[in-house]
Amino acid sequence: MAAATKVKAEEASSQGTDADEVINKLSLGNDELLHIYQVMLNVRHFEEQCNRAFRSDKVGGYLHLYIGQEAVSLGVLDVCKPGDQVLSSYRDHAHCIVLGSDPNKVMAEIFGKSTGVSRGKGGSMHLFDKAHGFAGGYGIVGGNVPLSVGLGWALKYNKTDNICVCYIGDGAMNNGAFHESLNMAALYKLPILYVLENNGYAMGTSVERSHANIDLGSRADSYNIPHRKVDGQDYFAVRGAVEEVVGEMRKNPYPYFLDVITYRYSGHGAADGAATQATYRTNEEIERWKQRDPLIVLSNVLRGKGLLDDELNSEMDAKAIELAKAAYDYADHSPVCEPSELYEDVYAD
Ligand SMILES: Cc1ncc(C[n+]2csc(CCOP(=O)(O)OP(=O)(O)O)c2C)c(N)n1
Ligand SMILES: [Mg+2]
Repeated sequence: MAAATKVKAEEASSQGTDADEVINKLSLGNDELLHIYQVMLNVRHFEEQCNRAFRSDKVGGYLHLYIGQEAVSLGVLDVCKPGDQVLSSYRDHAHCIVLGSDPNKVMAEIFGKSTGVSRGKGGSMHLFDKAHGFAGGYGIVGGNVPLSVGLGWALKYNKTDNICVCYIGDGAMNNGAFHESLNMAALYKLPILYVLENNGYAMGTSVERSHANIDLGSRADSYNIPHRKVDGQDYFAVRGAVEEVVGEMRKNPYPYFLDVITYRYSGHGAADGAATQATYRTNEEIERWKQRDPLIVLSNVLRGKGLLDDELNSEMDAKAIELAKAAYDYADHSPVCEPSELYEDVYAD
């Protein structure tokens, strides 16, 4: 039964969407399409650079890589506008960068330097950038979900048409605070888009081993919150779904739940070693998902439209590598916090 459902989830993910329909509906121009691909490449290479930094002892503590899930951050956050508030978990680098944070400052935070987005006091799991609407990454699984209720409440109370986007992992759904929060979000009709990054595992524990009801989106029914399943490897599937629901949420505040089927190629954290050494999933499974790498899925659409060829692809790839290396150098040459800064940023002024 568990295996059968897993195949179903992968099938859902491989159906893809009609990219042209989304492109035409949103009138996405050629430059915009190439820009989306460039940002996705930037995020991928940023993460690979983080991994190298971690392995050469430049980064202390934890590091959770986002490689494989890029379309989930871009497909949702490209729909956000100024004033929207975004919450992530500890796997938060991509969300911060896609929202517009300076990659140099994000990398500096990961290195624990005072030039970082959280002034070196947060690290990889606690990026924060108020100016770009990033209300933080959170190390406690599900710890961001109650905060979404507060932010959603504030946005509605202040009569804005902004929304709160709250990213969660499948593991977070078994946390009690998740259920209390969704109940309140629906009861108070708050404009919160819950984005489940359903990558099939919480550390080494599969969804099948930890959820009594493995149709995770359907759990939103308990709180009368509408939901749908989306192919998280396909930028256009995610973007199309989000565009459809967010317009209504801005006019008539109410929560929505997206069950986004995706996959992480690396281990849970950088310290877990290479994905191929993991004992809880097979190399075949990882390879199968790599066939639907979000970069491949997106670049195939661009190639099909004649926008991308091998030469341009190499140029764009090189640009992303350069950006990631520049971020590394900036972080590496930045100073650590002075002891005198220790008591700053503890309380609000
Ligand atoms: C409340 C709490 N319990 C346990 C942990 C340890 N922990 C860290 S990550 C993780 C798995 C979470 O998985 P998921 O929500 O699916 O997110 P993913 O890593 O797949 O992005 C656990 C159990 C924690 N950080 N917080
Ligand atoms: Mg997970």
